[in-house]
Amino acid sequence: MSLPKLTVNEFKERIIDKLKSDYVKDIHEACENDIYYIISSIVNEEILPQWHATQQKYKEKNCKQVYYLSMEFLVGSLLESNLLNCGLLEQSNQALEMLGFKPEKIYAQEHDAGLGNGGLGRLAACFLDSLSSLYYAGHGYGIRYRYGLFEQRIIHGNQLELPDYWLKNRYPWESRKEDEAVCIHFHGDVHMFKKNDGSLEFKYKNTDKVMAVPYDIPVVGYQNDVINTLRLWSAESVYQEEDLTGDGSQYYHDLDHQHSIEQITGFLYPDDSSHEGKELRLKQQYFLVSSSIQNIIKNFKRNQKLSLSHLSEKVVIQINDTHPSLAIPELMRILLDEEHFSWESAWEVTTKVIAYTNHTTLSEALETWPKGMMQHLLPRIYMIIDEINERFCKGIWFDHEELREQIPELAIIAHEQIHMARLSIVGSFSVNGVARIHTEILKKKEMKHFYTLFPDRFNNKTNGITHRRWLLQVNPKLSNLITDVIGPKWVQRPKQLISLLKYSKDTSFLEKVDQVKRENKIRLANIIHERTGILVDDQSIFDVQIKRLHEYKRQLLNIFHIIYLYNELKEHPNLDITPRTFIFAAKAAPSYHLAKEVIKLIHTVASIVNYDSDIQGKLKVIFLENYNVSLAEKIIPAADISEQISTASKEASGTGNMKMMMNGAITVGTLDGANIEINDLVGDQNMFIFGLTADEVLDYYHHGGYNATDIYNTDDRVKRILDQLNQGEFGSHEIEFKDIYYNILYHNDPYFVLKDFEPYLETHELVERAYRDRLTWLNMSVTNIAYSGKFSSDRTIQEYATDIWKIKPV
Ligand code: GL9
Repeated sequence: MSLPKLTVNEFKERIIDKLKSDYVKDIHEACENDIYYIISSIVNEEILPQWHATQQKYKEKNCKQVYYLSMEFLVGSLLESNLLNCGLLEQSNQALEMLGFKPEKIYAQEHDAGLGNGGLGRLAACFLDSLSSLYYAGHGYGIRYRYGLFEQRIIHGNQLELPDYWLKNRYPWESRKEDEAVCIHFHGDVHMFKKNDGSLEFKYKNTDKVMAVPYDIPVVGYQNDVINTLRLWSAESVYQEEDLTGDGSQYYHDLDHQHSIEQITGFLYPDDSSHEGKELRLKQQYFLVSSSIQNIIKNFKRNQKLSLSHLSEKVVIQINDTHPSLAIPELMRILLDEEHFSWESAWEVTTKVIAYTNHTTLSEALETWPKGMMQHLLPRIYMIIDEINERFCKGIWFDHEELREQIPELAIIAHEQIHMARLSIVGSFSVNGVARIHTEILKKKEMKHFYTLFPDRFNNKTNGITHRRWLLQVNPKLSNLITDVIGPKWVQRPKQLISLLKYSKDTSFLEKVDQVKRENKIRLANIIHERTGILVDDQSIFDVQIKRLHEYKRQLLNIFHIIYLYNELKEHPNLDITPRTFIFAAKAAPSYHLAKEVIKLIHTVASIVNYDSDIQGKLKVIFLENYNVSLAEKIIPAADISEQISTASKEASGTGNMKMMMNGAITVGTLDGANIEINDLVGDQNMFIFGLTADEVLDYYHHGGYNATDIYNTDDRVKRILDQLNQGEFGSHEIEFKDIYYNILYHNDPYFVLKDFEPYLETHELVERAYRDRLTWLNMSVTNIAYSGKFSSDRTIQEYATDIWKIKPV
């Protein structure tokens, strides 16, 4: 621990000095944005020597490196977490206060790096934090999209997408590394030669060349001097002198060309858990993979005396879903064509280096690419995939007669499509799901034949979240309270939060926990008021559902419950219920019509419920626009109830469930994803489980679904709500919400909203009763916090390190 610790006064003096030297201003002239950049540069000055030292250390020790390849890193903002991890947060906060600034205002100057869609991208960011904090040599490779996930505006209840130009102002955490740039080839012709020894040699001609330039971001470990690297690639055109000769028209052609190249890293595709076969997306994937693999091999050669056949002793590559699965044929290509390995030895190396994580079984999310598209864009890569497929299918035919019939379901190339999950399983040494139930579904259902072929490859790694950001940083009051009673060791060893159980019945502690929650709720109520103009009662139950908008996540079930409560209150205005504030935040994929209808419905219901004096303010419905990491950081500490109500079997894990649990919210949830593992720990008495199980859901699907109309016809509450939708009671014109109505009644409610409606209402009645018994509720809350240590990403990363990567802390 040699990070030089600045005192508060030194920190303050550094701010003042830097303002003078870099901005020629004194403190009274400085704006919040100036101060943001000043503090970032102070942090950078602390980081840079350690960053270099970390790299030197890895070289010296010649240790195995993990590379986490991901199309998404949902980093959020970094100033506050870097300060925290450097051990400078307290000093910064106090120095800022002394200088008359509000620290949170300064940290809020940073534009979120929204380089991800949701859970999968945020998981990657949490993993990097844990890798550094646990002294592992692990780095991220991703794409430096010029536009991150769109900014959401709501206009009259409709989602509008605006471009997120997050690089508009200088981003203080990145450094461009031009000398590490590599060249990527698309298109072109592949020429095959027979060499004297009879082996084949491949050469490419007329390819389109693109420069991949890396931008490095430091990943700061928690007060341990470890700084790993997140390397993000940016596409630039290759400047060629000869291109500039000829007439002037060439110049415009070149500009056009340059523009189309820069488009490769132009924006992040906004699809959550869905797949669109767009060529530009395939280009992005190959661009990430080729630049990263080239870089990994260059580093290996630079630092090792070993031949590349020993690659797996020093390198392991984890691919985050199938998005980077071209890493398999790309590594094969380099070994075959550039390093002149035989097919067999190249395959041996590749399948010892690559490990694959699956994040969903939703069929619409499983990536396939048209064979023709791959052939045209990446001809040599296509040839290699084709060969992998040939050999794999032959292997089944000859060695697994019992699976011959299944070959069409197993083949990597089938019906003119390339199946990337199949390629990933075949080309890697480890396949993992992200929660126990998800891995079981992979093994027993989705990938059962592959499981028969490769039983040892499959393993589970239940997701986690970094407790440093999601508790220590976002909820300092709760963190201090925890440390007051159990000491500070939980920060290094989050499982020690379990010691809180001793205090779960200690009234004076519970009252303090209650007080902290109240303060967090007041803070959120203020934010809600600032942003929406709506006053919410901070004594009400804060019932929170924040996540991407998707049918399977069932925001619709939540809003149906709200409509039901509203109808009840209209009929019985004096109904004795604890006031509730329902809080939503969610982005819908721009082309996802039904998801956008749900956003509109939430707003429409809000516009009725929030202003109806008959219900005496007992219900409030809040939709906070532009959900992102920074907004999550403000909502989560204030949640009383965490809605995790996906159709069982659909949510692979979820991670919002863990974040809210860690901040003392009680889960209302289905037995899906990691909810099940939360339930195993805290027990039924400390969470509210309802609804169909995954087996029941899968069984219904197997038999063609259930009959939604029966429920409509027999349950008056349901009938009333659906009729309200259909008859335009919640709309400015009749057509509105008919699609939701039809989807439920005529497409037979594919996500079981009506089927789970009654159990959901009953569960919420239990919630209501439980909330009234303050001490019991607080006891539940503390019990949840106590058990949440298991869901630190430190635990997850330790499991990856020991079971898959076979690496030790450096
Ligand atoms: C997801 C799953 O849907 C989540 O249940 C899971 O927690 C995360 C992380 O493993 O991965 N898979 C997936 O495609 N998304 C997930 O959130 N969606 C995106 O983030 C794009």
